[in-house]
Amino acid sequence: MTLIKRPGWEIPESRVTPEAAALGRRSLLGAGAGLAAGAVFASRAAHAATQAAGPTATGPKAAGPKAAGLPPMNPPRNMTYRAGRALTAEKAAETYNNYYEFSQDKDLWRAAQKMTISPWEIRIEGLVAKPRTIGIDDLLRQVRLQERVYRHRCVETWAMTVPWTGFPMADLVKLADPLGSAKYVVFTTVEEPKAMSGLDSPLFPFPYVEGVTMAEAMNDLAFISVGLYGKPLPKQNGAPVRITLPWKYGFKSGKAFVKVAFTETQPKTFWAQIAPDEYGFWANVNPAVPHPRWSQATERLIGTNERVPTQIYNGYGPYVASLYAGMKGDMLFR
Ligand SMILES: Nc1nc2c(c(=O)[nH]1)N[C@H]1C(S)=C(S)[C@@H](COP(=O)(O)O)O[C@H]1N2
Ligand SMILES: [Mo]
Repeated sequence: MTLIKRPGWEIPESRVTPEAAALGRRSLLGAGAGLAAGAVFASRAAHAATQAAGPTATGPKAAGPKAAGLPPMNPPRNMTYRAGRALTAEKAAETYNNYYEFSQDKDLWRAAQKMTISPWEIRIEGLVAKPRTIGIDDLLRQVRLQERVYRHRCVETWAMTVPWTGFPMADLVKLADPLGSAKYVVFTTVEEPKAMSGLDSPLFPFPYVEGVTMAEAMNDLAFISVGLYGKPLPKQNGAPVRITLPWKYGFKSGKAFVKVAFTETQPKTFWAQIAPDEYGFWANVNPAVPHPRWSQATERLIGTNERVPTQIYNGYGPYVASLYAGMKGDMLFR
């Protein structure tokens, strides 16, 4: 894959701001055209719509397919983190996605079904005591799953509130056994050319690479997700395993990762390579720092299209602000 390096302003807006490009389509979705996504979602959507993101919101859930010795995908919900707003309808969260390996359109969920998610191995390398490869099932037997309802905020200004099943990123770090010299954890996501037609685009420096500092990775909010709404992750949402960093813009949360590397230097991340001024390494949600081409002051909730104010750190300041003590304003973002 050749990387064509150009400044962000040279990239046609439609290539990097699907939000802007999708404006017309969104109003259609609001009018109900999104129902074309299929009857398969209807009952699940009705079910999700009756759920709220509070303590009384557990409701009935389906466990994932039974595999020998694997934990169920509907573990108890961790009530430490309150989203403070209603759950997004499941159908909306699973039919309005970003996944550039497949497409720049939001309705890529159908195309994503072509991808292979089993068997799945994760390579652990770099500054670790012992580089190794671990199968996803093996990994899942070594962690304790829990459910967390998190807010999700895309840099394009859409947002959702969904129940993830997974485990703290800190558990993965401990399992990997990094050396004291490790300063960053870098996640590289899968490339499956036969299934992912988006990989052909010369505008994007695939594979999708994202990373965080060790301190961010060890923060309890940083999560590794394997399920959504009490079931295994749908392919379009990052099956079989993805990152979930609710205080950062969504592009930091890489889907379907196959490599975890510990490094001393800050990684060159996917979006920062394309347009560093628009999609920086830190990418902490901040309503006061506009994207160069649009305001970040408010966000649109998918499913209802309600517009609400954006919160600093996406509302998770009490848990993460201390990570950025001494950094100011723009720095939180870039
Ligand atoms: N591999 C990969 N991961 C990715 C992306 C992507 O294009 N490829 N898009 C990111 C962006 S911009 C967002 S907002 C979230 C969207 O997650 P969702 O579709 O599950 O809502 O995934 C992130 N993870
Ligand atoms: Mo995003």
